[in-house]
Amino acid sequence: MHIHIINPNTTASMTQAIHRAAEQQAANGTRVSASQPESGPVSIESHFDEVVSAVGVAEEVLKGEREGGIDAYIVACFGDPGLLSARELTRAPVIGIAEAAFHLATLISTRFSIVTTLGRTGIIAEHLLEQYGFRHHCRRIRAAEIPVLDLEHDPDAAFKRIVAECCRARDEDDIGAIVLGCGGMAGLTQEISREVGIPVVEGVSAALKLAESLVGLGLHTSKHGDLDYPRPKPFTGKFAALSNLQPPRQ
Ligand code: 5HY
Repeated sequence: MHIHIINPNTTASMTQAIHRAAEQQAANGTRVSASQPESGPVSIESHFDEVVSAVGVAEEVLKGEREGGIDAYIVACFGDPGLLSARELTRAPVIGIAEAAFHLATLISTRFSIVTTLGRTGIIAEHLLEQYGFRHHCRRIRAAEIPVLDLEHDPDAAFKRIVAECCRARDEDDIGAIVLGCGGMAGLTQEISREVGIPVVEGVSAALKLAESLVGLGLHTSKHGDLDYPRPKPFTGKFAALSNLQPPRQ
């Protein structure tokens, strides 16, 4: 099977790190590819960044549909930007890393805390917990207070801050597991889990395994109801290329 990962921010080096982490977890027979939008924010740390990046996610899915052969997509940003609109554009499963991590964390613990990058994005995770029905499973949303790109620019300091916040969560929050709240943390899971001593769930690997399961079960995004293809219509200005989208011929 072929799973395509979309990093919604436009930092190619982070896409490569996410791609490497996913390939380490992929089952035999799973091909993993990855891309990021040409246009959009270099990192996603606000509502504004999220909404702009959602268009890029949709355009990457449309590219994948034109090229064909993709069995599932992963949206590799913890805000799951553009997840539902991406699902409208394909029959393939589209998995958001936050939703995937929440699901897996509830299978191994009754309560978890989230450790994300900047505190100001905590509300985005809170909205997702509510939307996905996991609000009562999450004890606290914490932040290491690091800009997303510091995961690349200053990895040692970022790692230390993430581990310190995870340890505080372990000791103070009465939880059984931690959810890492950033796609850029994908390669750190094992090290963090060793340092913290409790299960750490990271969204890229969670989404990859859920995608493999859905494809293996032959489950597709439903086209009955609200996730059906968008009604073709003209788009104006810079979005004119999105006019009159036609669903792929089955
Ligand atoms: C992410 N931002 O996973 C989010 C992290 C966050 O550029 N990739 C980003 O704080 O929401």
